[in-house]
Amino acid sequence: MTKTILYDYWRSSASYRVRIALNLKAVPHISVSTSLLDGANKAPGYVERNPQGFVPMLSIDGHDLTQSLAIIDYLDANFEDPPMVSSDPLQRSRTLAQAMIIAADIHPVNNLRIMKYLKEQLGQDQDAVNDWYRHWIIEGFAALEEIAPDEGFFGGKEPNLADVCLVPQVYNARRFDTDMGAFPKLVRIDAACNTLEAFRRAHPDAVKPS
Ligand SMILES: N[C@@H](CCC(=O)N[C@@H](CS)C(=O)NCC(=O)O)C(=O)O
Repeated sequence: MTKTILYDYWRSSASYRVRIALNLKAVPHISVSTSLLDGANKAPGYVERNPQGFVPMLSIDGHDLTQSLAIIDYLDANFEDPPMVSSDPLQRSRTLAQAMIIAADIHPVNNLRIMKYLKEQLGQDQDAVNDWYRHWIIEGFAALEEIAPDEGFFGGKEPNLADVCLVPQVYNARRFDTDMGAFPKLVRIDAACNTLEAFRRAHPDAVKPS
């Protein structure tokens, strides 16, 4: 059997999602740090396997899988416990919508390459870029707060895909000094997730190369 290898970067929130899912499902794997700062994600050997040049990439069962949500979907199909989405179609749709507020609407406009483009091509200074970053988080989190549960996780008694997406995005929000005061439910869910070992072991500080 081939080794399962996660190509990730400690500060990458898309990688952080996959680290959490691998931990929750207790999938044996090793991690290979792929530094975005050093451009390891753009090295020919990497881009040949993942033409987008993004992390994460999961090498599993002889396949190179990309896109964090697609990777988690594969894990969910092959390591069912705990499920990341409900088998009930309505619940599944709700969870995917919550996850996609983050993964499809907040995160893509705040990616490293977008920030670089704002600075290098559009001549924006760091303050303007930071404002941009916070703006899209606040807009997305405002909607997510409206539909967040009053107790428990997004997944109810156990975390699900929406929780897996939330925690890395809250980490990013705090990293960029976003005021979380308007999002008490998201703050509570994030704190509840971070009491769990699977989330703690996936935290950027826990995987940062020394
Ligand atoms: N939609 C992708 C996004 C992956 C992604 O944006 N990864 C970032 C790190 S969080 C990256 O590799 N960025 C490299 C760059 O922007 O050049 C996913 O969910 O996996």
